[in-house]
Amino acid sequence: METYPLLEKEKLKELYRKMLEIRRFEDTVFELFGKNLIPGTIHLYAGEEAVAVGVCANLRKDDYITSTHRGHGHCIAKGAQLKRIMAEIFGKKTGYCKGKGGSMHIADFSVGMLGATAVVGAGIPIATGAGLSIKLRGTDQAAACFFGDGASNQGTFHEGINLAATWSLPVIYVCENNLYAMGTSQSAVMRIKDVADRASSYGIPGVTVDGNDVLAVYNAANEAIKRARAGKGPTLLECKTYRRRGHSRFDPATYRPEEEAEAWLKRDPLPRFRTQLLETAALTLEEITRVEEAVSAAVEAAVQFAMESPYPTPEEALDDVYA
Ligand SMILES: Cc1ncc(C[n+]2csc(CCOP(=O)(O)OP(=O)(O)O)c2C)c(N)n1
Ligand SMILES: [Mg+2]
Repeated sequence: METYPLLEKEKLKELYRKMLEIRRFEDTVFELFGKNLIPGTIHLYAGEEAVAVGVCANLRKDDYITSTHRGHGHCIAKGAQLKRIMAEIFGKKTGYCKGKGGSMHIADFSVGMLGATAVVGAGIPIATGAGLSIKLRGTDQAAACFFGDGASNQGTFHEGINLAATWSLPVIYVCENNLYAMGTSQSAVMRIKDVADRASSYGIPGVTVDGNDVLAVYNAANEAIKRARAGKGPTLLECKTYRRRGHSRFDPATYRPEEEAEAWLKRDPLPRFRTQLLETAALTLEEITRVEEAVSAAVEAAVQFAMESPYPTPEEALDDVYA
C-alpha cells in the first residue's frame, strides 16, 4: 500500500465516514430491493466509494457535479441527505424529485448535485455547460463530471471534453473505469487500456489512478481542481475500480472471471482505508467505531423516513412536468 502525507484528522474521518455511508446505504438498498420494497431497478455504487468521496472531498458546496445511472454514491459524497435520497428510491413524495424520478433521477441543486441520468454519457455535456456558466459568471467554482468507461465511447465524451478543453473550462472529467459496461468488458470495445490516454487528443492532462485508494483519488483530484479554479482548464482523471456486484440488481455478473473478481474484491477501498487509518494511528479504534455506529444509525433513520413517507397522489402526476 502506498503512503501519502496524511491529511488532517477531521478530513480523514470525513473520508471514512462518507465512504462507509455509501457502502451501508447501498447494501441496505440491495436488501430492501430483494424484499420488493423498492420499485424499478437499481445500480449500486458499492466498491467504487473511493472515487466519489476522493473527488467530492475537494469540492465546495457551491461547486457542481453531474452523475450517472449509478448515482447514489455521488449524491451522498456531494452532501445530499440520506433520507431524501432513500425516499426518492422508494418512490415517495418526500424524495428529492417527489418520488417521480427514482434511483436514476436524483438531483439536489442546493448542494450542487445537478442530477443523475439514465442516459449513458448524458452528464458529460451538462458538466461542460456548468463549466461554461462558471466561466461566464467569473467565479472560482469548479464542476466534476462522473461517468463510466462505457460512457467514454459515446459521442458526448468527445464533444463535451473537446469544447471544455478549447474554452479552458473549470471541469474535471472523472472516468470511473470499472472494466465493464453492463456485461461488455473494456477490452472488447477499446484498443487502449487507459481511458486517460484520450486526453492527449484534447490537449489536456490525462491522469490514471487507483480508484480503490481514496487518498490517491483525493490527491489527483486536488491537483486537477486547483488547475480548474486557476483558469487552466479541464483534466481527464481515470480511476480504476470495480463494482462489488453485477451491473444492476438483476445481474449476477457471471461474465467476470473469478480470479479477476477475487483480486479486485481483495482491494476493497473500505477495509483498505480502515487498516491504513489504524496502522498510521491517524484514528483510534474507538474513533472508528464511533463513526461506524453513527453511520448505521443514519442509514436506519433514512430507511424509516422513506418507509413512513407517503407516495405521491394520482392528482399530482402531472405537477412539475414540462410540456
Ligand atoms: C445512451 C445509452 N445507451 C445504452 C444504455 C444502456 N446502458 C445502461 S448502463 C450501460 C453501461 C454503462 O457502462 P459504464 O459507462 O461503464 O458505467 P457503469 O455501469 O460501468 O458504471 C448501458 C449500455 C443507456 N442507458 N443509455
Ligand atoms: Mg463501467
